[in-house]
Amino acid sequence: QEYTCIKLKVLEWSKNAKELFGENPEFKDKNIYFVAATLRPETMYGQTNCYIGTEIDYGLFKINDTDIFICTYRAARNMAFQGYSEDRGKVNQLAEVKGSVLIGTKVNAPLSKYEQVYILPMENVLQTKGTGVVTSVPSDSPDDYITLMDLKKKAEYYKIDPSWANYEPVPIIRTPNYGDLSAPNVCVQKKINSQKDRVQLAEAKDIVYKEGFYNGIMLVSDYAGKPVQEVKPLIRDLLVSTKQGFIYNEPESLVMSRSG
Ligand code: ZZB
Repeated sequence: QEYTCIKLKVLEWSKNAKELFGENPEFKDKNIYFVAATLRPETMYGQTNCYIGTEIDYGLFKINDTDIFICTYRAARNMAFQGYSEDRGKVNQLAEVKGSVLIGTKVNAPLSKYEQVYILPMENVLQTKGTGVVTSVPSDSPDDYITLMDLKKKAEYYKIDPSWANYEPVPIIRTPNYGDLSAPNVCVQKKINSQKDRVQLAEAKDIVYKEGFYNGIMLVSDYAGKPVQEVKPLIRDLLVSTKQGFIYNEPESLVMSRSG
């Protein structure tokens, strides 16, 4: 599986992360990025936040003299074999931390309409897939949309500041059957109530994915008016050439044996 990894730069640590890392000289003056794996680079204009699992262990990995990546150890190890480490195949883990500590960290999401977005909790993040970090596009991903609605409705329950979820989905892709906000529209149509409605969410994801890919037209960016199918590789290349992202391959056998 070939993913595009998106680098979301840390602008300000959460309170708990600041206590852990704030004074650490190893992190001083470094560019620290949450690294999210996506199959939909063309949707990055609509990012409103980024999701992690509160119970998942994340590492901070030294990639070179300037950059540190946050993702699962498994992903960092794969990256090390794909050229993203100081020594090929060698992982340099500087720290390990539970996802819950990172919630509320403020980041910059490349291409997003919003300059600053937050790291928020999602129950359905899989440790064994991608990087364990999922960037959120509620306009075009039913899981992202319904989770954002959960967080808005029950901020206290999810232990977040309501302002961190105070973002609206951005219309970025027009579709003939589900309009300009296909994920919210399909969620309403299917009466999906929360991120716990896993079966309906999987169906909604399938519908929205196919509709966006085969029938979607971009509403934003230099590519506005062009079909999603045509611009997807161009936006992927743009992210890579500007170093806001990179290509990451997930070894197939591992995906199947761990999550299949
Ligand atoms: C941004 C995005 C925008 C995504 C969208 C989807 C959609 P698939 O097809 O099942 O492989 N993802 C990545 N890693 C994880 C993880 N560890 N746990 C849970 N979800 C994860 O799905 C690939 C997508 O699943 C990725 O692409 C990512 O979300 C999420 F508008 O990134 B996507 C209709 C889907 N739309």
